Amino acid sequence: MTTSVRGDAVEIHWQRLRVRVDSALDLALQFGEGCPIELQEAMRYSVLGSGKRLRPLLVLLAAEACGGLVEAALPAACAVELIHAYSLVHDDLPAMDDDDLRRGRPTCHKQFGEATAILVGDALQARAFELLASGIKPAERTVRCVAELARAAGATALVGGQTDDLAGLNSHATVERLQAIHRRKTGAMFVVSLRLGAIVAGATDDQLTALTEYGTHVGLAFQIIDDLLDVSGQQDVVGKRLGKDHDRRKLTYPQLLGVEASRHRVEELLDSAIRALEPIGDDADSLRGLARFIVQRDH
Ligand code: GRG
Repeated sequence: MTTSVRGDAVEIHWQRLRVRVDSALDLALQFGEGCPIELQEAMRYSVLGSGKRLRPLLVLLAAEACGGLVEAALPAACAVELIHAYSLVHDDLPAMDDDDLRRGRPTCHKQFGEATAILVGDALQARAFELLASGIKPAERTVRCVAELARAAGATALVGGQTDDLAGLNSHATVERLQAIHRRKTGAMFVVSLRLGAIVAGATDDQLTALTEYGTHVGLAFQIIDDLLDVSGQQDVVGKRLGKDHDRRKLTYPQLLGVEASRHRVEELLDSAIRALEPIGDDADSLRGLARFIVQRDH
């Protein structure tokens, strides 16, 4: 009983945070003169509406865990979601993963055309950094946030991981190589979300280290679940085409380890993630709950 009341309270808290993120994103995507109507519409289409908002939640919960205010961390929460949304729009393009369904509706390029989808990604990325530059205070924290997000979104992390993923692993596949891709392609955005929340809140080095470790484990667990959902999820619930990894002969955890061993690995990563939060104590309870939610998700 106590657990479920507490669980409900946590869910209500997340729900409220999501509402705040959504209205901040809505505001951030209203451009004045100079922005062509179709570009604005396509940017809003790609960001607003559904989407679990996991990365913004990580920002806000990390800020709270380190004693910071949600209001101060909102620009960072929006910035990470804009980078994430851009990466999805570009990943769906014919030159990349070539998908026609995302978040339960046609992908950006199917709806607005390829050229617009490329420009949507470009403009979302620029807007993300604009939000950090104008919304994070004081200046010393602004600079750290901009530098950390640029690195996580750049050639050695998100883009580098995507590049290696597109190149494929083929015969040289090992779990270590697969993990090295996912640490950059998926994990870096999880880790930077937590770090931005912590930086905005003025976290100590110990708190930053704990959150970084937690994010590394949760990011990998999230990716394994993503691979498992591609094998056994329900398309109408997941909101994107499933079975594509298999069709494209993409290397995945279930393929390398098998389904059971992959699930076991997720449980190990969850334990490690929760243990990593020990230095933060009870203030990190929401993050513990979020890690459990991430590994139990069905979409
Ligand atoms: C184009 C530079 C560039 C990178 C693309 C996002 C990405 C990298 C690839 C998407 C392919 C994929 C399935 C990656 C697995 C992890 C992932 C990012 C899943 C989608 O994230 P969710 O589940 O999505 O948080 P929502 O829609 O809820 O925001």
